[in-house]
Amino acid sequence: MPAASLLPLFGSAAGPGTLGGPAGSGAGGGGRKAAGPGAFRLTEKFVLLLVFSAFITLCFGAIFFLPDSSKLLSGVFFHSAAAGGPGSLERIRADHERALREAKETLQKLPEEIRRDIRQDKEKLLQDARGRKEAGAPGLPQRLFRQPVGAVGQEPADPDVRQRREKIKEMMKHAWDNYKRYAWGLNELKPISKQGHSSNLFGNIQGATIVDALDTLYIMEMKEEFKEAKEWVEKNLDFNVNAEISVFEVNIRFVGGLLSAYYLSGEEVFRKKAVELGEKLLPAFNTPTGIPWALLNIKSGIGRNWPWASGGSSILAEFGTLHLEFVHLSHLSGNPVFAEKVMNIRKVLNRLDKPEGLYPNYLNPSSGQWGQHHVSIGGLGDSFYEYLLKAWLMSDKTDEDGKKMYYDAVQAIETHLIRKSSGGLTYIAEWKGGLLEHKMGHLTCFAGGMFALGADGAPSDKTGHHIELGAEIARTCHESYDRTRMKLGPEAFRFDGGVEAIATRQNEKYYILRPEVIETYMYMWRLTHDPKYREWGWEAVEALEKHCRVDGGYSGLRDVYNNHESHDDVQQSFFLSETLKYLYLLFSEDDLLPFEHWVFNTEAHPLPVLHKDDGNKEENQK
Ligand code: DMJ
Repeated sequence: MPAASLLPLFGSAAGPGTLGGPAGSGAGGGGRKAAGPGAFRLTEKFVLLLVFSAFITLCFGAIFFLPDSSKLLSGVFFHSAAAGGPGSLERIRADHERALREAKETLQKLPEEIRRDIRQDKEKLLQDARGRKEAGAPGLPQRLFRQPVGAVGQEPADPDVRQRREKIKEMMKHAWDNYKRYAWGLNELKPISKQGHSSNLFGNIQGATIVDALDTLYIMEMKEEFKEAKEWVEKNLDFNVNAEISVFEVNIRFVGGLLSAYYLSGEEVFRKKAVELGEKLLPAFNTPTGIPWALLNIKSGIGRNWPWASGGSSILAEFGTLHLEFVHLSHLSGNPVFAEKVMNIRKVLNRLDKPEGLYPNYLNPSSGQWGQHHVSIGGLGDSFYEYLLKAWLMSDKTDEDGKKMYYDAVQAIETHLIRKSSGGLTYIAEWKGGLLEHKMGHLTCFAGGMFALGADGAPSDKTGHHIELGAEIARTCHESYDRTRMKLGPEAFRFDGGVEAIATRQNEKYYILRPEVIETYMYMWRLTHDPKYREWGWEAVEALEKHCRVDGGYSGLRDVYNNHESHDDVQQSFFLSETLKYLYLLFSEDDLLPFEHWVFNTEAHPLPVLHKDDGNKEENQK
C-alpha cells in the first residue's frame, strides 16, 4: 500500500490539536515546552505536521524493507488466530524465557557434557534421516513383493559341474574381498596398486562395483556379502551430487543393478533408489526431439553430447539402451513418464529413413537427422539391437513394434554386414557410408547369444538359421581367443591383410575382462546344451586365473599376444556383474534365472518378464 494514502488516516485519528500534547509534556524539547503547544502559529503547526507525517511515512515504509516483511506484517497488522492470536505474545515470551533458561543451563555444564549433548543431537538427526529413508520414497505406491520364478536354482546334479561352479564362486569372492579391502565405496578397484579407481562415467556417484555386483552376490548365495552391500546402499548411495554422468552407463549399471537387486530380494531400498535415480535421469530427455543427451549433470539437469560424436549427435547404443530399465521404472513407480520417454525414442526412429534398412550410430537430438553413416553391431550400436529383442521378450511377446524392428534390423545386418572369411569363419563387419571394414570388436561377440535368443520368434523358416548364426559367431569369437597366446580375446580382430580373427593393430590387442564371448557361450549352452560351450567357458576360466588373477583381485591385460602379462591395473565393475555371472550361469542348471521368466539387461542384470496374465498388460503397451 503506498504510504501517501495512509496520511489522512493519521491526520484524522490524532488531529492537529493533539499533536503537541504528548510532545510538549514529555519528549519534546527546550523552548517549545516553555512556549506551550497552544502558542504555535499556523505555519509552525503546518511545518510540524509535515515533519511528523514524513517521519510516520518513513517508519511505515521501512516495515516493507525489513527481512521477511510479510511475516512481520501479518504479525503486526493482521492479527488472526492463525498468526498466533491474542496468545501469541505470551507464547513468544515463553519461548524466549525457555531459550534463556537453556542457555544458562548449558553454560553451567562441563565441556565434556556439552560435547556429549552435541554427539547425541547429531545421532538423533541421523536416526531421523534414516527413519525417513526407510519409510520409502514419498509418492511410491505400496507394492506387494512376489519373488519371480527362478531367483534361486538347484545345485548342479553333475559333481564336476558343481565343482567348476564352486570355483567361479571363489573367483567372485576373490574379486569382491579385494574390492572391499582396498576400494570399498569407490567405483572400481586397481588390483595391482591396491587402491580405488574412478572413471568419469559416473561423475562423483560412488559404489559402481557394489551396485553392479549385488545380483551376482545374491544368485551365488553370498549372503553376508549381499547384506553388507545392501547396508552400504542404504547408508551411502547418494544421487544428490553435482555430477556430470553418462546416462547410458549409469542406467545400465546403477538403475539396472538396483532393479535386479529389488526383484531378487524384495528389499524396498533398491526400488526406492532405482526410482530416485531414474527421476534424476529424466532431464536428459529435454531435447527438441526427446532423443536424450549422452551426458547429464544430475544436479543442474543440463545435458550435452560427447564432443567427438558426429556433429553433436547422440549415440544409438546409448539412447537405445534405456528401454528395459525405464519400462520397469514405470512398473515399479506407477509413473508412466519413464516408459513414455523410451517409447518416444522408438517413434522418432520409426519416422526416419534408414540407409539400406540399417541404423547409423549417430543421431542428432536437435534436428532429428542421422549423423555420420557408420553402422556397427559392436561399440556404438550393439545393445540397441539387443534391447529391441529383449523389449519384446520382456513384454511377454506383446511388444510387436520392438519385435518388427528387431527382425527387420537383423535382416539388413545379414544382407550388408555379415560375411564369411576364406577360412570359413562367419563375422560381422562394420559399415561406413557403404564401405565395409572387415573388423569385428570383442563387443560384437554378444551378437551370437542375441541371434540364438531371438531364433524362437524369427519368421518360421528362419528359426534354425538364427540358431546357426549364433553358433557361427560363437565359433569365430572362440577362435579370436584361441589364436592368442593368453587364450583371452583382443578388443578387436580383423579379417583382412591375410589374417583371420587376429588383432593386427597394437591398440586393439588388449583385454579388459569383458564378458561378451562368455555371454554368448552361456546363451548357446542354454539353447543347445552342446557341451563344447561349457568347455570353451572353462578355457576362459583357466586363462583368467592364469593371466588376470593377481593378489589384489583381477586385472585386464594390455596385450593378449604377449608372452608376459602387462596388467592394466583395473578390475572393471562389469567383471563382477557380467563375466563372473555368465560363467556361473553356464555351470548352473537352467532353472536359475530361466529365460521364460527373466531377461538380462546389457550389464547382465536380470529383469523379470512382465507376464500379461499377471496384470501387466498396460506396462507392456505403454
Ligand atoms: C558393459 O558395460 C555392457 O555389456 C555394455 O553393453 C558394453 N560394454 C560393457 C562390457 O564390455
